[in-house]
Amino acid sequence: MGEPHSREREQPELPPGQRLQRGWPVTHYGPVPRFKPERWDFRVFGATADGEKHSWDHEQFTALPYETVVADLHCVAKFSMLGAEWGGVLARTVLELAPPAPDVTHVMVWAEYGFSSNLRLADFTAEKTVFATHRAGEPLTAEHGFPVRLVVPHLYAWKGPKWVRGIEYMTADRRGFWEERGYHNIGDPWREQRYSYQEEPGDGPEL
Ligand SMILES: Nc1nc2c(c(=O)[nH]1)N[C@H]1C(S)=C(S)[C@@H](COP(=O)(O)O)O[C@H]1N2
Ligand SMILES: [Mo]
Repeated sequence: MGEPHSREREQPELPPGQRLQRGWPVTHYGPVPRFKPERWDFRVFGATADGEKHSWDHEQFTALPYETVVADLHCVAKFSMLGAEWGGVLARTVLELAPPAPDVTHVMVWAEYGFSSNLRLADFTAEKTVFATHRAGEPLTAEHGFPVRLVVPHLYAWKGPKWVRGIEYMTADRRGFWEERGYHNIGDPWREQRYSYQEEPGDGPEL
């Protein structure tokens, strides 16, 4: 008897054009925000099912169901970090607790200083999409997004804002911060969707 035929194992670990990065560099645009617990909240707004805004303060957010996910991070600058264990609140959990209206198709994830990234609803609800508070069992450091960052393992890492403050349910697609500035609207690393000039009709709103 041979090994079970696994499609997983035949896939290369690294998406095309990526190289393995040892360690965990810090990559972002702009300054690292200071966390002020008494002023922090996580908001859900836009096209919610009940038409209301929802929000959790820090204590409430950290009391939401905690799960861990093993996932890779692929930076569009061509380095990848493999197999990190992220802990936090699954995006699916947020969606169940504060559901979107039936006609919602996209989610804008908002972070400190107005940083944002747009996701298709299916990318947001993917199994491993997680609002991480921990990595390898330790709380995130400020540089890596404390108190909460999004990780969307199957997309380039800019789709995962650090210092997340909320999500907006949208009934049509709109570009986020990097998606307006030359990066691909979808950002699938396995298809090397790096830049907006590679977009095909239907991949994103007009620039
Ligand atoms: N708020 C915010 N989040 C961000 C970014 C950013 O500029 N601002 N950069 C993204 C990019 S391009 C990458 S590669 C990852 C890097 O995460 P790390 O610094 O924890 O390695 O964060 C992402 N999240
Ligand atoms: Mo990146």
